[in-house]
Amino acid sequence: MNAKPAAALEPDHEEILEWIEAFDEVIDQEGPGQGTRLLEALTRRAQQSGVDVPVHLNTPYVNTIPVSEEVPYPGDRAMERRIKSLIRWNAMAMVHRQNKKDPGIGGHISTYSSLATLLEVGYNHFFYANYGDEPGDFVYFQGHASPGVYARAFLEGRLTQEQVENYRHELRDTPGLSSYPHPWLMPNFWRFPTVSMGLGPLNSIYQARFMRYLENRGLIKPTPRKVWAFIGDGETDEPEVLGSQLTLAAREKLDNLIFVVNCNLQRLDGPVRGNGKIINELEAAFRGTGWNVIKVIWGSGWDELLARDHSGMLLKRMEECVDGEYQAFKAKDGAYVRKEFFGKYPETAALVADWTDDEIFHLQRGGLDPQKVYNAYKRAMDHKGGPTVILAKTIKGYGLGSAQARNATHQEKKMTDEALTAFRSRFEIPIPDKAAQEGAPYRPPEDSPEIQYMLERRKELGGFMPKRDARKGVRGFEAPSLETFKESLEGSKGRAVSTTMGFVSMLRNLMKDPKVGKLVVPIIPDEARTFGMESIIRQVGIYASQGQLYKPHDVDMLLYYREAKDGQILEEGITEAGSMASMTAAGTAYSNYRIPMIPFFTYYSMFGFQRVGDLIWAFADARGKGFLMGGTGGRTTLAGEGLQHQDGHSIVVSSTVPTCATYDPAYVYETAVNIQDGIRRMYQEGEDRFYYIMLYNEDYAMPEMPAGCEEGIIKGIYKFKAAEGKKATVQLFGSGPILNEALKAQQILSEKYAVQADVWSVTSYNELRREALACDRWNRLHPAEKPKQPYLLSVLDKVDGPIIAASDYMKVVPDQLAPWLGTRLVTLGTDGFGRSDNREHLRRHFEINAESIATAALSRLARDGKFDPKKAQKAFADLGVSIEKGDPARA
Ligand SMILES: Cc1ncc(C[n+]2csc(CCOP(=O)(O)OP(=O)(O)O)c2C)c(N)n1
Ligand SMILES: [Mg+2]
Repeated sequence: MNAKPAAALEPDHEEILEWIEAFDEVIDQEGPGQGTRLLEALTRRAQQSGVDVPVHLNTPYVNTIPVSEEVPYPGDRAMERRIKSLIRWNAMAMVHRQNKKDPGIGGHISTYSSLATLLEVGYNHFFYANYGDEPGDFVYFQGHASPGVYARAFLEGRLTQEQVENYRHELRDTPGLSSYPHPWLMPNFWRFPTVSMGLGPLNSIYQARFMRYLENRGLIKPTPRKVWAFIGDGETDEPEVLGSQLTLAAREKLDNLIFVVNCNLQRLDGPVRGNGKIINELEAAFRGTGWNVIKVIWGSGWDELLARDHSGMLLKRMEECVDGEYQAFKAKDGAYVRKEFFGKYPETAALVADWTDDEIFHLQRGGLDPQKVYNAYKRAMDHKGGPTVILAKTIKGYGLGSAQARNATHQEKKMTDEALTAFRSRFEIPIPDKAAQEGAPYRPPEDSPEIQYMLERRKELGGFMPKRDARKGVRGFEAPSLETFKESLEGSKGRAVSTTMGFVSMLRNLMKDPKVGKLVVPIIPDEARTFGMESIIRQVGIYASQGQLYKPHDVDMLLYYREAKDGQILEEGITEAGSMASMTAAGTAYSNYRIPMIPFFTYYSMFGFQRVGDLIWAFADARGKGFLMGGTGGRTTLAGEGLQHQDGHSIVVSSTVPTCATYDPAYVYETAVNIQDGIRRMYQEGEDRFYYIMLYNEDYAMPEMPAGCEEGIIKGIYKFKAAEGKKATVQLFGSGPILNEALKAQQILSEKYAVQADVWSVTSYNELRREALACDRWNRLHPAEKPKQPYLLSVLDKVDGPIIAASDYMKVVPDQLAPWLGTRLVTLGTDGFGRSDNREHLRRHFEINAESIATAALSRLARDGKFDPKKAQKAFADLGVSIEKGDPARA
């Protein structure tokens, strides 16, 4: 017990003293359990009597695990220390050497130096690479610590010296190591991209939850697998870390989740909480949300001091110091610590009176003491019923001589010759001065005890880590045929429906498919009703790990709110970020669990790419697969909701993600073709891509799929309705519901102005542009060969006249084709802020209604000398297209 004599704590209050002594007696005689019961009873009593009971979320600023409860370290401490030194050297040297050779190439040495013990204890004793046939533990590494992860893999013989020497030189003959954890760049190595701070912790929580989902649905065997997330203390400032998902982890009782916060007290610029204590702040936040919190603050050297702290003044001093002071204690020296820390009170000064300054300075922090770290991990492993966070106090830049714990240490990339040789000597790396000064990599011989110990430990734990399964496609996976979506291809037989409704029935059918049905993961952030998905809730149920504990009030209705332990839907509540994290867990399950889960994350398109764009970027890096379904799409199709809801730009942003295929279908059969082809390409062929497909809520009759348009739908364009009779002199491009406006414009032009137009459905400007760019590149690189023709131009071969392209998105979307269509292209779109009004008014305002399309065509024909300019001008008045109103782009 760390408790101090009561007299030290409450010297002036006799009554309180008596109570404390009585309490101490209870604990002595009946144990801590009885202490808890007593306190609980007293608290209840106090509350019933109207006494204000203070809430204390902090425990004393000492280790959570008392020395008396520690178990001995199971490994060879000396050997592990030696290995850790080798890794420290190689990690530091990797960054130093590269920056000497290539100034400005970057990298970090101070993050890993603080994290080494926390990772090494895991590597040697906890991180399992597999559980039989099942994959092992998942580790989310602090991105800036990757040199340490590489250094270990180098010592293990998994990375060659050449690879290490090409750290951050990825474009060399022997590709080197990527800066940070990027599965896109090192697909056999990294699983989880973490370096955009905050995303790793968020994704790890939903990973742990998704693991339970797979278990509860019987898709994977339950294992003791853990998700470990290593997090910077500065990183916890990101809202993704301490946001609502902390409560989710506790609510879902995720005892397969362990957070390790590397509390080195510093971030990039300086202290994380110089004037406070980050560990206390995090302890309160995590305890408040129901996590099991384990503080690892002090190394073993302090145990004896605390035991001798009969006055309680050492604990008092520990509690009153702020992090800025703790940082200084490690940036300075033992004499400073003696004076400023111990010297404050005679009682504390006396504790170390016969110690040397060196001994004082070497009092270690808990997160750097394997004994303390091991015990914390073990307790986290044994904890049942909820997630654990380990708050480990460490030292940023540990061992980097004069850079240790300095404010500037994060940016330290190079070391002086003296610092290098000193580091070499301190960590006993057997290389001469010159090699040390060059930052030479050092690996002891294969048969050395160090390498053998490392290999033996990893063998014991099932193999190396990190490791990612990069096999393409999933063996035996067969995509459902287009037949599966027959209903969607046949049209709505005159009934007015929306593409959203069409998609929902497609999803319903897909989930009934005997082969892939169970793999579908519908993900919804509290919008199921918006999208008419009630029938799906009834059909497959909402995932609820504890089952449905209440009788829903609507149980008598056909489409009641059904929750079930094996429910298939992930109804995330109002969190697009959390939903995207679920999407990430599901969309990478094909590799992480070798189960080709097919997520459909359906959401308000306005709150997607612009809100959680960074998560989507990381999803792409992780080679995520699946479907983002952009519901309530279109700045004029989502009526009434106004400026913050009406999306006219998400497909501009989606075009920036290299593996994202964006589609803007007008009709349900187009959506069906995209989904079928997408499942085939992603899961059967193993292509690294995912889909963003717009969904709209406007009801209209869905035509039957015209014969032979599949290729065009997939590539991005096909002729939907040719001009009747004469050859067209103008081409109208439409996408989404605006295709209907183009069709109306075709009619207006023909009937009122005798101008014939062809109408094209453009399902993807993005895909057309990408294909055309690839052709251009090939042509540029092969000037002596017959040029290739972009698909776009091949379909437009032999069609005449200007092209009026209109969509419910910004003009820049069709403008993507300008390099190939040149001045033929006239774009109409929804640049500007939305408004609350109905579709008719919105489309008139943004100048994308049928009349605006028709007048744009006439205007352009007039400029080309193909139509009487006066008649074209008059058409604006005749068709009610204002030429006086302001530009919607600036309105
Ligand atoms: C979203 C995001 N913002 C900013 C950065 C830049 N950045 C890289 S490391 C760092 C400081 C990290 O501090 P901390 O989380 O405490 O980790 P430590 O290196 O101290 O272990 C910052 C701001 C980033 N990587 N991601
Ligand atoms: Mg930090």
